[in-house]
Amino acid sequence: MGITIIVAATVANGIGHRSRLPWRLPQEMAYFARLTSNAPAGSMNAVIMGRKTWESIPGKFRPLRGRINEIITRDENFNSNPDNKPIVQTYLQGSLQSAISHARTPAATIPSVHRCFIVGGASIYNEAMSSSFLVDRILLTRVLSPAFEDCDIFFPEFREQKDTEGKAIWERASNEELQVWAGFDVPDGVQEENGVHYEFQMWTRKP
Ligand code: FOL
Repeated sequence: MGITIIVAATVANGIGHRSRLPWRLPQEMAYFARLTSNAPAGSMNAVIMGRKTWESIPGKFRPLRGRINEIITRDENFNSNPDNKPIVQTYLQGSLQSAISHARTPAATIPSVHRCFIVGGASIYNEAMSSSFLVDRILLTRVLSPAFEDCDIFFPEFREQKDTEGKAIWERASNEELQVWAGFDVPDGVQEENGVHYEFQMWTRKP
């Protein structure tokens, strides 16, 4: 099973400001929810995230429902459930590698895992993008304008990554390929919401 990154980033790769998303884009968020949730009957997807990303998700949406939530923290006593909600399918992991292994390991206690998404934040994205061949797909929502220049958290510049022959490693797929992979209609071209322009993109690692 390959690993997919899902991220929304500006042209300058900005993804956050003061530990929050820099924009409010309900349709884009709905796309995130649908894409990460969509799995065949009897299976579920896993979402892997760092502790700060977990804390940035509004309490009422946490854990991300219908998905196995893997939270990465070095704090063994981290309380992911301060409100004592009945909490399901949430696991604490000490590293990205153990989060991935756990999500991939069939177990009686978790339904079979269909797809594995890394949902951030910057330090988890960076670690994942710098281990070669770990990530084979990037679902990028490119925020084209405005520039959101006050971003203080960034996604790594993956388009510059080259193989040993100097050829680009990452290739942009077509909207049709994105729709086939997503399993639902994904609008093509520039979208506009709250005055923000963005585009749904899919990038795959060359074999
Ligand atoms: N990828 C994309 N494309 N857009 C994002 O906004 C995004 N955000 C994160 C990671 N990858 C992303 C991390 N931040 C929620 C909140 C913040 C967040 C991720 C998810 C969240 O509350 N999600 C709910 C949807 C709630 C709603 O419908 O408003 C969920 O069920 O997924």
